Amino acid sequence: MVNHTDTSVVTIERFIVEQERLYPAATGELSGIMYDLALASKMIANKVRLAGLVDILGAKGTENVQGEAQQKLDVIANDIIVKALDHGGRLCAMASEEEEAIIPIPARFRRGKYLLLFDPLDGSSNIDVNVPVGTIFSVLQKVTPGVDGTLEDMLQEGARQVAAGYVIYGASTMLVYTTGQGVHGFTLDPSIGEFLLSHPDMRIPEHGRYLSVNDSYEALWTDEVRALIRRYRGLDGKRAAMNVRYVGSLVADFHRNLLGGGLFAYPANSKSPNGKLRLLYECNPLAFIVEQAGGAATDGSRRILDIKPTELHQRSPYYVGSRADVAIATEMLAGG
Ligand code: AHM
Ligand code: MG
Repeated sequence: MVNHTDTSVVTIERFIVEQERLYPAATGELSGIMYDLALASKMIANKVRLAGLVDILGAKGTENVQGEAQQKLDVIANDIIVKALDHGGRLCAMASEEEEAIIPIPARFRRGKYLLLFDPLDGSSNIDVNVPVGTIFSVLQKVTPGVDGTLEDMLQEGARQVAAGYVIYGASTMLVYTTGQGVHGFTLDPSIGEFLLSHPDMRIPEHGRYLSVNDSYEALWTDEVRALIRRYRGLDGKRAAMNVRYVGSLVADFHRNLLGGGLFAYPANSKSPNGKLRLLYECNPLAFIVEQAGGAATDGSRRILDIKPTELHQRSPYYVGSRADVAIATEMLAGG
């Protein structure tokens, strides 16, 4: 990692350039994707900030003053990302949690060797109550011949991601990402419109303080999952109780636990046998980040990053966070 102790202000652009210099073989394409994503997130942050004014500026489903139909914010965020990234010549396809099929790169643009998978606005049901929401992204490299990205390219194990990150639109907007060289966080300074390095080389504590799980599903869990969550809550007397914190917005829950340590769980339940979260857009990118920060992620029996996806919108049970806490899940759910 580049040593930045000699200076106090490092923009994301400068950081990306300096990281790239560490790899003489780098073509700059991945850096270009990161710049474009930083730009897209600033645009989304702007829209999210105005969300509470939707009733004043025009409700969704109605027309605004220019006569344009109002769109839901997650659709707007989706379009912002697609438009910011489709013409750079670095991607050969995209996939979004918001869209059923692969998003091709229009024929008039050059195709590159990377694929971008993203959840444009995770937790968007929280927007109406002013709770933080986020964008999550994952970058893979093309493995099939031909210029366009295919389903086979998308269905690679998470361990093959070349970059992953998230943006949290909270009290401040933060972009956190990894390219496999540690995890670095940047906070948006809205007065100058720049992401500034605020959290270099983030590490998740070995043990955590926080437990994030929606236990209203308790009646639908297996006995093993119920016993596991009781363990985390200190109810079986075998460990100290963790503090329960559940925002219900994955990026916000994950971000808090990354900084303070802890575990986020979205177990399978009898109504959702694979849980709720999507492997490619949510579980994999955050698993790459957490591992780079010293943590772990499992579906209960397998390391998330080792799962070979079979479908674009595949779901997976998810336990992610501090290494020692995730190890308890692996131990108690093994064979379950
Ligand atoms: P979404 O992608 O439709 O926004 O759903 C994902 C969200 C996550 O942010 C959050 O962790 C989870 O759904 C909460 O689900 P639940 O309300 O079942 O606890
Ligand atoms: Mg989501």
